[in-house]
Amino acid sequence: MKTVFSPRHHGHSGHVELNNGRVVPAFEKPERAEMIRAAVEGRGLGPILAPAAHGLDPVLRVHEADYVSFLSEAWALWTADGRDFPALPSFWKAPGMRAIEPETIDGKLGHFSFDAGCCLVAGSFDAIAASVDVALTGVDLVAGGEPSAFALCRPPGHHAHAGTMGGYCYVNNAAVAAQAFRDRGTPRVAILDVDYHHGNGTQSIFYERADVLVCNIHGHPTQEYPYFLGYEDETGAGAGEGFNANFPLRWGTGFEAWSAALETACRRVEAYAPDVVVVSLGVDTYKEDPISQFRLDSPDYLKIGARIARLRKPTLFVMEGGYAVEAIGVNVANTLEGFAGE
Ligand code: OKS
Ligand code: ZN
Repeated sequence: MKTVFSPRHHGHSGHVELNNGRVVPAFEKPERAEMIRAAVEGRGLGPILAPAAHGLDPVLRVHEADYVSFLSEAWALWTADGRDFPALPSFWKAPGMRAIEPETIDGKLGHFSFDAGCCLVAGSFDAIAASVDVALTGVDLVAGGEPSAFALCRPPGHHAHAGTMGGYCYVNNAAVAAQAFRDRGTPRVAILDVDYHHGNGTQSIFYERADVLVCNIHGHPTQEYPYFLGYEDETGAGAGEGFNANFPLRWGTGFEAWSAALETACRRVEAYAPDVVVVSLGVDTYKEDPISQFRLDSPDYLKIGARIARLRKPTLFVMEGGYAVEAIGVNVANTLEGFAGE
C-alpha cells in the first residue's frame, strides 16, 4: 500500500490547547506523524509519496468560502494586532445569539470554532493545506486503480464542520476526500470512522445525503468529547435518512465489545454496497492513550485492518487521532498490515 505524507505538517507546531482547565502544549503534535511515518517505513509497508497540489477548489466543495478565507488569513490578522504567540479561541455564541462574522480576529476565532482545541500558529494554514493535499493525493491513487492507499494527514479533520473548526481539526480531510471521489464519478462512498471520538464534522457534512454513508464507532457522548453529537438515534435527515449510523460505547470498552460494534458497522457498510470506503483512522482507542478511555491493545489493530479488508472495496485510510506517541506508529502500521495481509 502506498502512503502519502508531507513534512509540511511541521509548520503546525509549538501550539497549545485548553485541557483540564489549563493551557497546555497540544497533544496533537508533530511527533505523532513522524512516528507513523517511521513505522510505515520500518515495517516496509510500501513507498511513501509526496502529495500533489490540488488547490482549494476541492476544499470549497465541502467547506464554506468565508471559513476557508478565515483559516488562510487568521494568523496575519492575529499578528497584525501585535501578538506573536499562538491564536486560541475562548468564546463562542450560545443558541439565540447572532451568527454574523465579526470584523475583528478575536470575534472571528469564536465565530468559526466550537472549542479551544484549534490553535493557529504561523505555519498552521500551510500544514492544513498540505494535509488535505495528502488526502486528495490518496484519492488520486485509489481512483486511479490502487486497491488501497494511506493518507498520513496531519492535522486531522473529522471534527471540522463545513464552517467550523474544533478538536484539532480545521479542514475535514476525509469529507473532502469523499466528495472528491463523488466528483470523479464514484456513485456511492462509505466513510467508516474508527477514531475514539465521534466524527461530528463528517456526520454533519453528509447528514442529509444518501450518496455518502457515514458510520462512527466512538466514546459515548454522555461521557465523551465532542459531547453534543454522536447518539445512536442520529440516523440522517431528509434524503440522508438512514445513511448515518452511530455506535457509541461507554468508557472502559475493550476489544470484544469494540469489535462487535465494528462488525455491525461493517455489515451496514456492506448493505450499502459502496464503490469506495474512506476510513477515518484514529488509534486513540488504544489502552494507553492519554486523553481516551477505551482499552484496545496493539495486536487488536491487526484484526481491525483485516476486518476492513474483508469489505473487499477500494479503501482510502485517512489519519485522524491517536496521542500515545510511543505506540502510535505500531498501532497504525498494524492496522495497515492487517489490511494488506487479508
Ligand atoms: C480541547 C480539545 C479536545 C479534543 C479532543 C479530541 C481530539 C481527537 N482540549 N479527535 O479525534 O482525537
Ligand atoms: Zn480522536
